[in-house]
Amino acid sequence: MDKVTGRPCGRRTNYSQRVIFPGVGHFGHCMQTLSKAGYVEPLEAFINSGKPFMGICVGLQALFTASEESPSTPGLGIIPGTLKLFDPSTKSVPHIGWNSAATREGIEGSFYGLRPHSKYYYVHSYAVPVADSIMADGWDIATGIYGEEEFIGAIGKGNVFATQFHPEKSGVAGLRVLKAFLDGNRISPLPDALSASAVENSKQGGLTRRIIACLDVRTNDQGDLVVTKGDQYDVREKSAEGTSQVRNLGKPVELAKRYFEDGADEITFLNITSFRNCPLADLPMLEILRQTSKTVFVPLTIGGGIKDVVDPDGTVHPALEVATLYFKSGADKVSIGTDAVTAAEEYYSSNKTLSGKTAIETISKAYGNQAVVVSVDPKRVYVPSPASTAHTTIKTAFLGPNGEEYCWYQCTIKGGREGRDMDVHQLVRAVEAMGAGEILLNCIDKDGSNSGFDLELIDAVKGAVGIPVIASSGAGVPAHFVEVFERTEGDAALGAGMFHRREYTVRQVKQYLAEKGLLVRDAEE
Ligand code: 1PR
Repeated sequence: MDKVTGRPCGRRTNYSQRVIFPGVGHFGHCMQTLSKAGYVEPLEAFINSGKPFMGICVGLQALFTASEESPSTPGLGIIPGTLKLFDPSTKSVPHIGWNSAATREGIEGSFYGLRPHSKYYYVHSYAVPVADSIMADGWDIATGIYGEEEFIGAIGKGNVFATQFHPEKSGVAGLRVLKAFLDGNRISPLPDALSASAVENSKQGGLTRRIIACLDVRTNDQGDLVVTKGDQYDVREKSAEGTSQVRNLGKPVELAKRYFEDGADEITFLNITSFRNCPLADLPMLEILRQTSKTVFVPLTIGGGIKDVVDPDGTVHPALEVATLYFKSGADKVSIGTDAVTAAEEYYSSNKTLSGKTAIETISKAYGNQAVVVSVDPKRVYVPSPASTAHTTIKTAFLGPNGEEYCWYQCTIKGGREGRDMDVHQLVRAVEAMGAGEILLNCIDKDGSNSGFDLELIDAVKGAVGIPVIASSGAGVPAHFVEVFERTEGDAALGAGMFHRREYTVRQVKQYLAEKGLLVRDAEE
């Protein structure tokens, strides 16, 4: 595409000095869209012109011959090889988080700014396995390791360079890669001195433990948009006089910047009162995303009100349109709460038929399932025995008020205000079938308690789905994060109150994880 006009290059190819070709979503959808819009030939012409070309994520994938994701749709075929689905029987798929791009033999120095100890943000289900044939064809590669699979994280030859990870979302390490490409710096010297932890990191490949900072946002009683935090979802602070005010813990954009600088691997914003109808013209989080994107270079998730919305004049805007606005304003993922429960109810009442019309389905079809998180707000319901409910129960080590040994997790909507006749197992299985790419697993009982995550709940949900699960609610000290990673299969862990109240920083949590031998990403400066 011509960077100046935004039109296919065609005969204007010569005017573009460099092309960056980013992509998200489905391989087949991407190739078909390129083909229909007449971009394939100009892209090929540009690459053949010898000018610098960089592909990102699906922009890398499109350079290959084919992908298992869409076997009947050919890629551009610039690089020989086929993308394969990560093996979901051994790990969560999609592969989401920070991993290496370590250069393979034959490259002396830093390849397009890549450093052996740095971590980069990946989000994809299909990858190119490392193959000698690719290197034999003259391609230099840098790789990551996910579980037992080694895959191509970055690749280059001549004027072509491409990354499977998102450099624009990979903090300082990613910005360095973009700069190297823009400066035409194919190989540069590595810094002489690397810190001890950087050297340690460079020896360990693989996905790092992902720490997410979450900002619950709403308007306070003075009309300002503030970060708040509840205790079991109650965000009002009671005063001695009997009045109650929305707890104000800071400004969303400022706090997000602080957490980014502190090493948070992702930032999540939840607009916690948007279960009320929110006309399209009045989406307060759009500006927050735009401002945050200027200073924060890690993935941003936005939740709250991702559903069909109705304007005061009766115009209905489908959830996909709402999500698109958020993506265009800087969000990488949207998180769906209430609407996911309603959709799951419809899914079961129609005998597990997919309508194709739900927010989850339409957004994941357009943007890929990695862009759709489902936020679950469950609550424990204690029962004396599994036989006393039709819902899936767990045997719990934490007995109920009457000594009950079993409980099930009831799904709620509207920020926990309304319980539904659906358990968490039913919900997560339904949303996975609809195309959700990740579960944000809150827990109303634990929220704001500082008493640690509900490990039983995390185990139960991990056992029910193959997509990544983010543990949320209850973090109070760094050891709680270690517990999640050592005692459950949780893929990421989220904290809110302890960071907002400055009891611990994200950096301290990561340092503690590293001391316990867990691989984390260093925040590079
Ligand atoms: O239903 O699609 O509009 O989305 C609304 C979103 O807002 C949902 O993701 C829902 O979880 C969230 N939400 C609604 N009400 C509240 C509330 O607190 N009153 N917050 C709320 C959910 C839970 C976590 C929190 C963790 C960690 N907050 O995000 O950050 O529990 O807290 P902690 O570490 O301090 O314990 P829709």
